[in-house]
Amino acid sequence: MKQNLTIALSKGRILKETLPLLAAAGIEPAEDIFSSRKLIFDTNHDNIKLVVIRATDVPTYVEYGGADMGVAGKDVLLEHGGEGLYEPIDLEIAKCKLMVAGMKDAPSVNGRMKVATKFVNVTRDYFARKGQQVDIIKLYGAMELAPIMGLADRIVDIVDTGNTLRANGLEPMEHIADISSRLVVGQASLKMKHRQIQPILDLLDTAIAARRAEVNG
Ligand code: PRT
Ligand code: MG
Repeated sequence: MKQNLTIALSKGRILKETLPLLAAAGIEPAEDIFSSRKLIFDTNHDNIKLVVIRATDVPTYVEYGGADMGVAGKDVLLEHGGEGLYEPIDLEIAKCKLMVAGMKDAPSVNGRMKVATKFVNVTRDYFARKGQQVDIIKLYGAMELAPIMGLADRIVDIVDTGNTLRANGLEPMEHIADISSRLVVGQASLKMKHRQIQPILDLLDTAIAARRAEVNG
């Protein structure tokens, strides 16, 4: 018997790169996700549904079994902590870096440094491991503004080309982690629905290996 399977996808920039990989694994939404306001989508499989949600909510849904598996950035997974999740596949999409940044040529800070970020847990862990005391200021967006306005000495944010930092007079200073999107599976779901999930993981592995071979010529 086929059990129902729900896959949680991050809306936003990851989604466009996720759909071709899902298609390669034989899973396609029954309608165009981008032109719909729905949150739940049927697929070409009777038993498989997609939910499209905020990136930061994906690990939460999968952890608590609201979805069986999902796709999320490693940044989001690091911040979440990964409880209850397996992370079997690096999808090698939406690559970027988590970095410490500050105003260009900013002097080093004496005493407690103020760091603005939406990645509060990652930031706390990173500076704790370096033995550096910092005050963390939680923001929900436009981190680059914080040093300009004197709110913080540094930010911790995602950097891809570095254009956003440069355009605001900032520069990358320390590398925290390389980021890409990962497939996550709920630990309970993997146990209960292993026969359903394993073939999807195998097809995704194959698709990613094929794409890598293509890129490397
Ligand atoms: O928008 P929302 O608040 O709902 O969530 P979100 O901003 O986290 O979602 P989204 O769709 O913007 O990003 C989802 C995921 O994409 C992130 O969790 C990362 O794993 C991945 N990703 C890859 C990126 C980038 N590249 C990226 N460049 N996420 C964000 N950016 C932003 C970054 O925050 C900064 O503002 O782009 C800017 C930096 O880019 P450069 O090229 O100027 O350096
Ligand atoms: Mg965004």
